[in-house]
Amino acid sequence: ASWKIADEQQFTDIIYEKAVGEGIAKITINRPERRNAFRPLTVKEMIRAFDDARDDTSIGVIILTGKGTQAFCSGGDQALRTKDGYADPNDTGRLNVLDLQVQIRRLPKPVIAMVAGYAVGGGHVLHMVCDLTIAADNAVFGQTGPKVGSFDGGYGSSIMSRLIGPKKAREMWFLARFYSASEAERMGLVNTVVPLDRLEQETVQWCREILRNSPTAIRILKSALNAVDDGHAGLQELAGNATHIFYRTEEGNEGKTAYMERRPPDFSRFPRLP
Ligand code: 2NE
Repeated sequence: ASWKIADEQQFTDIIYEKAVGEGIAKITINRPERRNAFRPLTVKEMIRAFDDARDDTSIGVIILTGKGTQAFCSGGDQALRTKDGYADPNDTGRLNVLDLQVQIRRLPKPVIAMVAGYAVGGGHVLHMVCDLTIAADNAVFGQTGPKVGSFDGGYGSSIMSRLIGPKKAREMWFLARFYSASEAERMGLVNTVVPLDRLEQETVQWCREILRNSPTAIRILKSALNAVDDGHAGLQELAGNATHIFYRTEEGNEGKTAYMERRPPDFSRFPRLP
């Protein structure tokens, strides 16, 4: 793919690119000297880039990755950890990565984590909330929370349990061990493992295969696959897709037109399908 920087917003902590003529956006956490740990600003920038990719109707798939080959993301920047979360200088601490997790989960386009090196702590949770994970053979996965006095009892626990099963999820959280890419593949944590030098090529290939398929089918399937686990919010997302489609039908339009024309709606011509 031929990438073009989409940096009208002048990001500092991420690189935001789009593949020319391909329908793929790529968001790269750009703090390699910290193993791509995120600070609140990093997360704010990711949220803005994901928003842009969502709104851009030419984009069908989004890749999330980390700069360099040593880390996808090492979680929250511990140097900026405060009593109330993580704080940029002169700012109130927060856990805004939780907002980002929800955003990825509800975004109606597939998000693919492209993982080289460490995906640990909050960085591990980020790859788990993505729809697919393509790992390089040097990838390392794990939770560190219990070692550094933290935990993610939200998606970080519930999705993990769904992905690898309740026993393995307890092992991963309670022992806080690291797992190799091939172990992660066996556990069902990742979709495939490829040699490091083929990581992007393989990820782009997966994107292209998705992009050949119906965008509406993909959109609804994503919300359907999340619906049960996401409860009311999951149902809202799935049902929102139904409304979205209904608005494009004659039947849906008759209601609006009648209202605008100050007349009673006439739904009699629409069949009551079995
Ligand atoms: C990632 C890992 C295993 C890499 O080890 P290694 O040996 O390859 O690198 P090294 O030397 O540890 O790290 C390189 C530099 O990056 C910094 C290090 O301090 C070091 O800095 P210098 O000594 O060169 O100055 N660095 C790496 N990760 C960092 C981090 N997360 N925050 C700040 N600086 C970091 C190894 O570095 C590691 O274990 N990192 C810590 C992983 C971790 O515990 N993350 C936080 C989990 S909690 C969390 O993310 C969270 C949550 O639980 C709930 C809500 C939100 C977030």
